[in-house]
Formats: sequence, structure tokens, C-alpha cells
Amino acid sequence: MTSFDDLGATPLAELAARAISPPLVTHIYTADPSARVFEGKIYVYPSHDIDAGIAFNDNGDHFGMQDYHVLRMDSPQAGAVDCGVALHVRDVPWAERQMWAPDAATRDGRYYLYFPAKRADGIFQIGVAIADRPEGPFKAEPRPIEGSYSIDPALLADEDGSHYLYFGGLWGGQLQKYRDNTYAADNDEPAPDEPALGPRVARLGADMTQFAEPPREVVILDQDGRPLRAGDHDRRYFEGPWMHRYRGRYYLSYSTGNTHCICYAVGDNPYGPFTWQGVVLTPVLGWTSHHSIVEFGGRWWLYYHDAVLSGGVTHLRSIKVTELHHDAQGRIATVHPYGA
Ligand code: FUB
Repeated sequence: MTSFDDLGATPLAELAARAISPPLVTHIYTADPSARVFEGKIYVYPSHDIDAGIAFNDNGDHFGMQDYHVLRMDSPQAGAVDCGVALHVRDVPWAERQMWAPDAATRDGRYYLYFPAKRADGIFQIGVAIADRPEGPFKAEPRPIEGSYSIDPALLADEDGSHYLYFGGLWGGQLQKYRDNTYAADNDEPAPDEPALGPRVARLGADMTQFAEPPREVVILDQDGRPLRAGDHDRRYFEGPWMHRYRGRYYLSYSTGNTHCICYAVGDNPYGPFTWQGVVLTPVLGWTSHHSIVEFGGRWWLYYHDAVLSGGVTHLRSIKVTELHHDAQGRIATVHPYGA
């Protein structure tokens, strides 16, 4: 595996040549791809990266995104069509800035876009916007989802018709400020030998715009059944949750943040616990890694991003896709974005 540090030291032209997949689009920068199958096509809901002219800082304020474009693909191997602006922050009554990683779901012929953004007081919440078409345009609800917080919403449409919303991200995503769903400015990450913070999950109500229950914390266990520790940066949850079902089991995959991998853990129900299994994607160029996993045409696909197209600018990323393989035991084969 090419480490994060090695990537930074590798000439860009070499990385571009070794990259296993090209960007899906090059006319805009895109990141955090949530790929969904609607109406027999793939719709990708990415962040729309821009240079907002904001200085780099540890809160990620330089990720100053303002709108969403939805991309449509006839298949993962086909070209991506930019369906245009689906939602702009100026049309979200409660939000001021930083339209970060979104996801989408459908129910009863309507489409729901879930997105995080900062309120005027600098606190992230998650909102929902509704459309009649997968590509929008989406109309935002006047208020964020009550009881939501932090970033990176991801949906699970379960077999019984229930929808679950997973969310949460550390550091700039503010997850470390919450305990038992309550914010305190002086909350921080647990000590290294304490259980790590997990993503949160809540079942949605039938109208898809509110939680039907208070969010619960998801626990990720090691192979001995112990919760991963906060100091276990190679495996602990950081941001970017995603859920897919494979052969009746629930696969939670996520970014490890400052160790730059996508990992996965497996459980038997949407709430977990989940047991850590391995690495889905080794580091990409750029600080962040964020992905989705989708089945299409009887095969599995990993959507992800890197910053090769922008020359390594960490907030100017491009989304990509490659095939993902599960072995006979259901284990995921690690993807090396620049070759093994
Ligand atoms: O794109 C902004 C943030 O960067 C996302 O919300 C995170 O998952 C990371 O990719």
C-alpha cells in the first residue's frame, strides 16, 4: 500500500499515470460521492468543491462549498452527466455556509436530499430537501432535522421499508462536542485508552423529514469484542459513514480521517454493534477520503475521490469509481487507488 506520506512525495504525473480510475467529470471539482440507483440509473450526490478563498484551518473552513450538482450515469462504466445545480445554500433558510457531503433517498415517488451545513452560529446540522426527480431541483425544508448534528449524512433503506440516517464526523465535523446527543463546547475526543466515539444512527419517520427516535451511538468492536479505542487511529471511526447490505449482513464503512483509509465493520442489524474487518481503500492524494458502495448490474462499485486533478489541493477533489469485490466469505478486497 502507498502510505499517505509516500503519496505526498510522489511526483503528480506518476500518480496520475498510476491512478486506477479517471475523474468522472473534470469541468467542476466534486467530492464525497454518494451513489444511488434510482429509475435504473446511477445518480451520484457529491459535494461541489470550490475555492472559496478561505484560509486553511483545522476546522476545515476552506471547504467552503455553496451548492450541489447531481451527476447521472447509465452505468458505472458510462460517462457522467452533470444535471446542474440541485440546491444552493442561499435557498436553505436555516443554513449559512459549508454545504458538505450529502446523500439521497426515495420514498413513494419523491426524492430526499440530506445535507449538512453550518448555521450562522457556526454549528453544523443536517437538513433535508425534497424533489419530484432524482436530480432535483430540491426544495429545502425551512428548518434542519430536529435533534440532528455534525456532518456526513448517509441513508440505509432497509428491507422492511425503514430508512435509517447515519451521521457524524470528528474535528471540523464537531462530533467530539456531543455526548448523549447534547452539545458542550468543552467536550473533546476521549482519552486514547477510552472507547472511541462512533457515528450516530436514527430511524427516520414515514415523512422522511424527521427522526422517529433519538439518535443512538454506533459501536465498532475489535475481533475480541472490545470497543475500538479512541487512540486506535488506524481503525477508529472518523467521518463519512456508509452502509450496504451483503448476503443479509450490514456493512458499515467509513473514513479513519487522520490515517486516511476507508475501513469496514460488519454487523447483523442497522444499529450494530459492528465488528471491524479490514481496509476498503488505502490513502488517496488529499487529506480526506470519502466513499460510497453500490450494487449495479449484479456487481459492486466503490465511488471515492482524490485530489490528483487539482495537483493535490485538498479541498479541490474529483470523484472516481472502480469495481469492488467481496470474496466467498464476504470479505472486501482492498482497493489500492494507485496500484498495489
Ligand atoms: O467535503 C467536506 C468534508 O470532507 C466531508 O463532509 C468529509 O467527509 C470530508 O470528505
